[in-house]
Amino acid sequence: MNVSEQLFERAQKVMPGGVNSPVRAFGAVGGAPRFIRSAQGARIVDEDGRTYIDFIGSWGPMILGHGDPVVREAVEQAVREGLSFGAATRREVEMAELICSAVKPVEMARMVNSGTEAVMSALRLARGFTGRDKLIKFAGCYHGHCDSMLVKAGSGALTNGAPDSAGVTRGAAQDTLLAEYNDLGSVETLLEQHSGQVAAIIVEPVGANMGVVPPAEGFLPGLRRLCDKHGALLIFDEVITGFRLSFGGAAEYFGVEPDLVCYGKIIGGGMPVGAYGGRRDVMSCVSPLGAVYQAGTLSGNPVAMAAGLANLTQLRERPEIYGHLNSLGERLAQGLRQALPGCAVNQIGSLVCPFFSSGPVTDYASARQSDVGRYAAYFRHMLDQGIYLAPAQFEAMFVSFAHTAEDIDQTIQAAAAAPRQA
Ligand code: HOZ
Repeated sequence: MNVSEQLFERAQKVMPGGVNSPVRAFGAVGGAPRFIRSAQGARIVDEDGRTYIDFIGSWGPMILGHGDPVVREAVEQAVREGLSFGAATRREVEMAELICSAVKPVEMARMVNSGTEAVMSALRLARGFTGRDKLIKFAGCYHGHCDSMLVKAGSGALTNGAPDSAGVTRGAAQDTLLAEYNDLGSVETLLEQHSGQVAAIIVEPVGANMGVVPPAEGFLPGLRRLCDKHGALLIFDEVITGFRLSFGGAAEYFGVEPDLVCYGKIIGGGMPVGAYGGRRDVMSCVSPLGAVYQAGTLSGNPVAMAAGLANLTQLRERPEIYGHLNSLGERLAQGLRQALPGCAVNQIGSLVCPFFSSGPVTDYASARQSDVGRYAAYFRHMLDQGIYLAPAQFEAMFVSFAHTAEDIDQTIQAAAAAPRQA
């Protein structure tokens, strides 16, 4: 047994599935997960000393690559000054200013500790602001693991065959209405059926937890129009797309203004961070200004703020970063289209996903057509070749600024040698 296998055996005795987040267990692809010891640039190293080109990047936060020296220095400095105060700090102000400067509709922001927490808080705020109960979400979109969002959820919930989680009460789920991604008609029908009751529509502006599914032309502006017409708030879950598609995230990239935006991942630079922000009149309902309660001991943690600030500042000040990310994303997608004939390779910016299905993938139903057995075989082959991909079909490949054209070409070559059958 190698070290990863030994650790997995120990882990399964003391942790559910041997992991702290389901997809990591490799259940969908087989074999023992690789236990990661260290990472630098675009490479991660496992406990057996094997090196891989990493296309997870901690599921997004490591957009600059692992071990970025500016982020590391900022964290080291913050650690020397104190780990946590439970009091207001300068870095929180700077972080909120940066987030508010990124995209127009965000005038105020509140820091939390994860994307899940950001979504949970934004939904409560939307309900508090509108005085309405119902929410519209899209099949295959994943918004973290708060109860009301575990309805036809993507990511690990979909991978593990439990898009509707056990333990979610009928009460918690009954106010969640389900629409089809990229289908405005399905949204309009729900808004009309539940007229005056919908507090918010929440959407991943790019579906990135059912593989990668970009929005169809007109879909996001259509959601904006429908929200305006029916008095509902539009919430963009930019936990993945925020500061990735562009500095202003998907809102800027697609030129659509949501009322509230949820962030995570990149804004923490690898530390556990989330945030929600939006229109001043809406955010003014958050405690202590308003009646919507939300709090957190470690919210705005100084070390996490230092890491996030260092990440975001570089993204803002080095415009070459987005050019590099987007051109490598395209190079990878084009290469994979040739290397994996018969696959549908979706890409937007630095998010890429090959689906093992012949037809286009535009929504939850078409994403689910992918042959997950073939994905698993492809994953295992790539891992053997030293390429670390998401251990599940319904996730994205994340390209980072640390990847080079050579890394991408090596990945494409490895894919070209993948077995054609599961
Ligand atoms: N929810 C993440 C994928 N969309 C997985 C997080 C993790 O396992 O680290």
